[in-house]
Amino acid sequence: MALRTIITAPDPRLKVISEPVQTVTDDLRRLMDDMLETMYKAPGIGLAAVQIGVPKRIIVIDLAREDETKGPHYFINPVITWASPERAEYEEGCLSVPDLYDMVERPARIRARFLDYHGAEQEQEFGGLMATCLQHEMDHLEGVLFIDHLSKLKRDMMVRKLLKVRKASERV
Ligand code: GNR
Ligand code: NI
Repeated sequence: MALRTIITAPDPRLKVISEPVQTVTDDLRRLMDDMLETMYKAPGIGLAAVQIGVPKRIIVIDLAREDETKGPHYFINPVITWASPERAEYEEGCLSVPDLYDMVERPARIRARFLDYHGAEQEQEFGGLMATCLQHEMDHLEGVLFIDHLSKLKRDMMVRKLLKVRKASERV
C-alpha cells in the first residue's frame, strides 16, 4: 500500500467529473487500498479518488473512530436511487478544504446502488453520518465541494483562507 497526496482547493483537478469504472480489477483494488491508507492517515472518514488526482467514480468510507475496529466501505459507480424528503444538517469538513467547517443540509436518508470491493452489485439504505458522508463523497465525483453548498460570501472567504495558507507554506 502507498500513501497518496490529497489535492487541496482551489485546484481545477477537484472540478473534474469522474469517469465510471468499467471492471473491478486487482489494480483498482490496489488503488482503493491506497485511498483507505491515505484517508486513515489524514485522518478522515471518507475519500473520493479524484481527491488524489484519479478521476474515477470510486469512494472509500470508514466512520470508525481511531480507537475502534476498522470498518471500511467501498463504493464504485454509486447512484442514489431514493432520497428522503426529510433533511438533516451536519457540520461538514473536507480533506481538500483543510481546517474549515460549516453546516450543510442534505437528505437525511438515501438508498444507493453501487459495486463493492469485489465488483458485486449492492443496493443499501443509509442514514445518519453515513448518508451525509456518502452524499459529500458523491459530490466530489461531480466536481462539487461542500463549500459549493454555502453562500458565495462564505465560499469566497474560505477560498481566500485556503490561498493564504498555501502561500504561507510556499514561503518557507
Ligand atoms: O473526514 C471527513 N469528515 C466529514 C465530516 C462531515 C461530513 C463529511 C465528511 S467527509 C471528510 C473527508 C473528505 O473530505 N471526504 O471527501
Ligand atoms: Ni471531501
